[in-house]
Amino acid sequence: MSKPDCLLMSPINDHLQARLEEIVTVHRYWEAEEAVAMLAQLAPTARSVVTGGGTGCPAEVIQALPNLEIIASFGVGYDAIDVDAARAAGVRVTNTPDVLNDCVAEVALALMLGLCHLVPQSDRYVREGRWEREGNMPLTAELTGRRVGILGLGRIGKAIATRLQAMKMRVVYHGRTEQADEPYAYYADPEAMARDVDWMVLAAPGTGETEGIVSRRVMEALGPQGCLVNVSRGSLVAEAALIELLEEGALGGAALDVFADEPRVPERLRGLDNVVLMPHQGSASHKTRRAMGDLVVANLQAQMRGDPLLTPVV
Ligand code: NAP
Ligand code: 8YV
Repeated sequence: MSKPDCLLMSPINDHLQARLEEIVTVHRYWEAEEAVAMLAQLAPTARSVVTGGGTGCPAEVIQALPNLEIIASFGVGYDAIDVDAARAAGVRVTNTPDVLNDCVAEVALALMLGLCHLVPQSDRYVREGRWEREGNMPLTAELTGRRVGILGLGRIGKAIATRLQAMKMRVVYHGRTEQADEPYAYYADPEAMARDVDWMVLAAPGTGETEGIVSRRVMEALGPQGCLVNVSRGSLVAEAALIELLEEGALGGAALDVFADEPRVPERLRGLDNVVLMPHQGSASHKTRRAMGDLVVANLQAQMRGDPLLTPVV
């Protein structure tokens, strides 16, 4: 029996590729010579779209596929999917929450330790033979005993908070609502939190509401000794102001896994020494990417069988 057609929006790992091919016929959208023609060809038969968190799915694709039932996204953040268009078309949307919490939290910690202890700079120092020529590196700060504010104390934010407590840091948080059962102090205002902490870690989703939430004022409140860590979305941060403040020393440092216009990272940011940069690797371990792929497939299979979806967004 022929397998149902699935539109794949962007490249995926071998594990997910193999698992998908067991249950659907995969059509690679990014390889289409004529995207419109591929959509027209698949219009009568495509029942699923599989996509990545960065690629998402625009309204044009949803509207071009009248038999579409589900968009299964490989990632927890679904800001790049036109969720309103999906809802209007009666199309379900799923994501991959929870299975990536530990990996993203580890990456947040790696970024913080890297920035604080000058790990990338130290690595370069040794490789360039400067230790032998120039002697020891300058002394560094420590995370121990410092205050950290988490903007977005959700699944990932909580996994980060647990690890930062183990680093003997004092954890506080900002979100839209206070979480009475959490042991951390709550700030209703991100700027007030920034004023009171040494580190600010972003773990909230990219939405209209969070766009630019880390404004120039918030970063100025964080101050010359303060450090910003972003493992959520580049859209949360006023990136031009971030670069200016880092250049002027009005913000102490930044450790960033995500950027406003990925994979493009501003030259001026790349030239700074008080930053640690990663290419959106938060969930990029073998174990986590495999678990994310399995959850994508489990959601597709549930939809195909008429079972309840495992992790629905819409
Ligand atoms: P989650 O469980 O939904 O947590 C999000 C948190 O953000 C919630 O605590 C929420 O609290 C807060 N929040 C939402 N809107 C807010 C607003 N307007 N202002 C302030 N706080 C707000 O999500 P998650 O699973 O932890 O994932 C968080 C995000 O991490 C994802 O959406 C994705 O963008 C990003 N991510 C990045 C990577 C990476 O590779 N770097 C990997 C995975 C995920 P309230 O509802 O109380 O406001
Ligand atoms: C992925 C992410 O790198 O889950 C998310 O929201 O940003 C990351 O896990 C991305 O979705 C890859 O498709």
